[in-house]
Amino acid sequence: MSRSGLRLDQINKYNKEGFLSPLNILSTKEVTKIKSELELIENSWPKEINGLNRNNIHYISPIFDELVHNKKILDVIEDLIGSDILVAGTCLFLKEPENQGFVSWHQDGKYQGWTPYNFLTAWIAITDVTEENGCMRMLPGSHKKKFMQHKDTFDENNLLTRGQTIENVPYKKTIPILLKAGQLSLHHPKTIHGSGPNLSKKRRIGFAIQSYIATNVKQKVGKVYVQLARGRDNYHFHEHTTRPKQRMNSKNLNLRNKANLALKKILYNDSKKIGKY
Ligand SMILES: O=C(O)CCC(=O)C(=O)O
Repeated sequence: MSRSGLRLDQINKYNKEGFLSPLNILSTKEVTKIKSELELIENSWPKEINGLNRNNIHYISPIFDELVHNKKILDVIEDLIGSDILVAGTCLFLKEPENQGFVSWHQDGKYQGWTPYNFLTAWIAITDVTEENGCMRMLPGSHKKKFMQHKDTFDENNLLTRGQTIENVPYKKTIPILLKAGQLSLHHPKTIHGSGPNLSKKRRIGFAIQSYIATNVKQKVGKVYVQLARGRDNYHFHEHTTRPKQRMNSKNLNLRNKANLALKKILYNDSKKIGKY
């Protein structure tokens, strides 16, 4: 199969702005398969993808596992972080219709504990994403500065763990990330971004592979479980896991639960309070 990585101008744009979109990845048929898988899991095991369990569905669903190991996505990621790539987590960002849920301005890398910053978030649209239904917005060039101060708000409508918020972000300078279902958006761990509520009558579904990390990335705060996505892991900084062959089998559920508890420790490290995610 031919390689479907980035052109040089796209790599330059990502390096200059700290994000890149839209990139065509999935066909309509592939999107339908993923959406149906999500709905099947939601209907049959509703507790398994809520709260903390919105994380790491790829451990319990072979269809989501296939998505994180998608060749087209990995070709793109390789052009930005190199050819030795680990999947270190995923998160569903689902916004119900006419819902106040929002994501405050933040930088992903602030609480993830990974260094060096040779990793990124790959966000796949499972539905069309518009300004009306709460698309992400990015502040160009913000990845070149230091981490900003984040204030933990624990706002009940905030979809982030602590409701962590960077104040005084210049909204007019931020760029909306408009996507068709099946398209991909990428952002750097220091890029300031957020998203508003879904004011439309349909769900907005995003699946964030958070993150693809290069094998030389260390975890400074706790422990993270990984899968090899491409290349070789010569460092072995993290515990490698198996890939699921069956949906919701108990061994994989245990693994997902273990990974989510480890993630929770990282994300709430030093926090005075624990939120609902
Ligand atoms: O889905 C959203 O609206 C925000 C997601 C996000 O903040 C992220 O993927 O880093």
